[in-house]
Amino acid sequence: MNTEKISKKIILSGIQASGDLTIGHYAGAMKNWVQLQDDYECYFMVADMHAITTRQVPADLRRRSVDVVAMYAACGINTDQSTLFIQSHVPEHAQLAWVLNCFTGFGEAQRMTQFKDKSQQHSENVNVGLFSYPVLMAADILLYQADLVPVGEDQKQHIELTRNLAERFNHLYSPTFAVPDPFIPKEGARIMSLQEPRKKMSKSDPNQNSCIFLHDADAVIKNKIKRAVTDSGTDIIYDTEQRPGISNLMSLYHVATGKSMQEISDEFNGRGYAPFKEAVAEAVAELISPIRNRFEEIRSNPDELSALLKSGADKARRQAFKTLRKVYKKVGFVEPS
Ligand code: ATP
Ligand code: LTN
Repeated sequence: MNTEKISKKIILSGIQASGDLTIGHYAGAMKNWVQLQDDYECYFMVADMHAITTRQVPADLRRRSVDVVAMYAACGINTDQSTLFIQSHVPEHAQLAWVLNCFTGFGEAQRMTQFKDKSQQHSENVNVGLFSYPVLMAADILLYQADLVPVGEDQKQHIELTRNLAERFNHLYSPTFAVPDPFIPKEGARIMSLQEPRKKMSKSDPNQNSCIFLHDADAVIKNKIKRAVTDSGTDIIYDTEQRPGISNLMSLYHVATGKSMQEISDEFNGRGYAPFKEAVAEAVAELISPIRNRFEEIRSNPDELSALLKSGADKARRQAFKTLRKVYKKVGFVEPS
């Protein structure tokens, strides 16, 4: 009998603790994590170090970092199986990021569209951390030798940079890092603002009606969906160019029910917007209600959460240290005696 343990491929992903989580995060990230978690060895982190690239209120960041972990569990991440941790608990992230900074071209970092967008949004605080944000993200991924990184579509360019850095380092020295693939769902990868459907639904949007939060009460969810901006006409056909508003509602319905765009169109086209909005509101509330309840339950048990975070950080550090040690050796750092 072959008793050799077949090791699973590795996943790493994370979300910034810069605001409360929305259904966009669920669609672009957590939903897929839950689907993949049994087939991979998974590391899910809270990117608190990334969060301070924009100004944070310290008490809010502290609370939210734990909220995000509780939300991972509430969305169905199996905490006995996957490793959940907070990025700043594992100092190797900052250490590897420094080394990778020295292998990243200035022009390469300057081309990142998220950097361009965020430096416009936060023109009063365009800091060097924001510039090297994707390099820290590459460190997050490469430390764990991740094979797959499930993220929303907006992160594709960062994964591409991560792949380039891994290949560059492997080529300059010797194979050190796994070269990761992105995992981006085809439908629902980009949930748009309910008020401006050509813009991504973003937790930092000052208009609260544009976002459905994973802690929103049923009545709030239904109200926000009823008030969502739709397009002129009455067709319920998926077309993000011509009908961004209705296409976004179709994406939400897809996320909540699993139905394809074609099935949704067959079911609702020709019946007008009102019954469709009603159905979307019901389905989304039905999706979020159990998540919200589990979140409250998990959050009310702080001792269990901190034990989970401690064991998560311990496990993550063991893996991260192995990779960092190799990197330090290869670049020529003297091993401490
Ligand atoms: P911000 O909204 O504050 O600019 P963000 O929410 O986009 O930031 P993160 O919190 O780091 O940034 O996002 C975490 C993950 O959730 C990423 O994989 C991202 O692609 C995904 N995500 C976030 N918002 C959406 C959305 N509206 N649609 C699909 N995926 C999303
Ligand atoms: N930048 C990411 C969040 C993030 C991340 C990661 C995602 C930080 N580190 C590592 C995947 C893997 C974002 O989604 N905005």
